[in-house]
Amino acid sequence: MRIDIVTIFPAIFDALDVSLLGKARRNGIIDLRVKDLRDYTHDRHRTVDDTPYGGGAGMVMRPEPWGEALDDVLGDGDPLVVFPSPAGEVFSQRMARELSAERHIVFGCGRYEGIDQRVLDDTADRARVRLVSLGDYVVNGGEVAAMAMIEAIARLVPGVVGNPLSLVEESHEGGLLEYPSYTKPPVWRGREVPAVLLSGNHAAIARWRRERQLELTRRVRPDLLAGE
Ligand code: JQB
Repeated sequence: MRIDIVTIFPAIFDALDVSLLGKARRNGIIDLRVKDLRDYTHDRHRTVDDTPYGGGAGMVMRPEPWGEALDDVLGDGDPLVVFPSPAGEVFSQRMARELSAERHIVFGCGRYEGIDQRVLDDTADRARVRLVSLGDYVVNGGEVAAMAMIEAIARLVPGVVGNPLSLVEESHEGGLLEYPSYTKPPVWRGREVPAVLLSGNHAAIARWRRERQLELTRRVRPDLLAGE
């Protein structure tokens, strides 16, 4: 999978060099390229923003550098362009699954009060465009949202996570929260590991874990049980 990111803060994405995703990049499974939007400006101050037409607080990202950056990264292979936005459809495990089947995703990370609307309209004339929100709260730009989405998507690409079974067992894929996990020692600060996990009775362990999942989900996230 190829992933391009357009941003005025490329250093934020240095964190994607580490861990499983870093390994997947070195192995060539994920081809991730970070582009500095300011490299597509032509003035001495590398300006990317300006005051909003119609007035109001804050600044808006000018369309010209965005046009040139997207011209550079879109290519001719039917990419999906994702603009992280508080006004987008809410990201989910289902969407991560869907996007993990894409060949090429471009993330356009806005800042300030957002990007001139004509950039989104122009891009939609040339590519598939989705506005996606990380959740119902406000952050200062698209970068942190793109990072979370990239990690959720890339780990579902075959070969990125070593043991594919660990993807099946975890939260949200099964529609339930995860059961609690324990490791050695068997007693720590007077707290014992539940005896059933040391019993060797695999049917009883599976039953106990399923009960913990259901009980936890009913208590913390009853909306997940209401059925999607
Ligand atoms: C600028 C962003 C998010 C991208 C996601 C999420 O645009 C704005 N509007 C109101 C307040 C603040 C901003 C700042 N901003 C580009 C941009 C915010 C994404 C964003 C997001 N995805 N919250 N905020 N879940």
